[in-house]
Amino acid sequence: MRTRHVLALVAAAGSIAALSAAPAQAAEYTSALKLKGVQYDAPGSDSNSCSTGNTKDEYLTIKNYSASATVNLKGYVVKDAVGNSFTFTASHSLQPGDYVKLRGGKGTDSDAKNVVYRQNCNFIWNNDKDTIYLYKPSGSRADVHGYTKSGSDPDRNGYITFHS
Ligand SMILES: [Ca+2]
Ligand SMILES: [Ca+2]
Repeated sequence: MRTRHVLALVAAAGSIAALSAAPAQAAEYTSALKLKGVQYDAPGSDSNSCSTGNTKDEYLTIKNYSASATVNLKGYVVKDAVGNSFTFTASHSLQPGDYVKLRGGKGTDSDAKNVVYRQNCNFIWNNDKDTIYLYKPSGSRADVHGYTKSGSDPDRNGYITFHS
């Protein structure tokens, strides 16, 4: 009996830990647009030079998971853990299943090429850990995912998938 009680307590503690970790790690919202994944650590040595750096290789992929609704990115906002933010200011339609890569650096946005540039050569997603927030134009949260390089990226290639 004593052994069974101990096991029950361990199981309960595990459940509490899982519940308390859930909001930061994998909160799910009824949003068409979600964070598909992030290349938070751009390949190579980080350099924020606009001409020769690799900020363009750091990107966040946002995908429309709705089966029927087309969503305009205009007014959507992404933020990191300390409040750095980017607002999609131009119309960019995402059809069901469509996606966009929000890249660092400066470049020409293209709906056909599924890319929007932050027009900023500084990196935004920390290489060790960060939290990525996606907000709807209304200000309500569409999605959020925290990550750590040690805990969220087993193959250490700098890319993490949040939603398949
Ligand atoms: Ca980074
Ligand atoms: Ca990975």
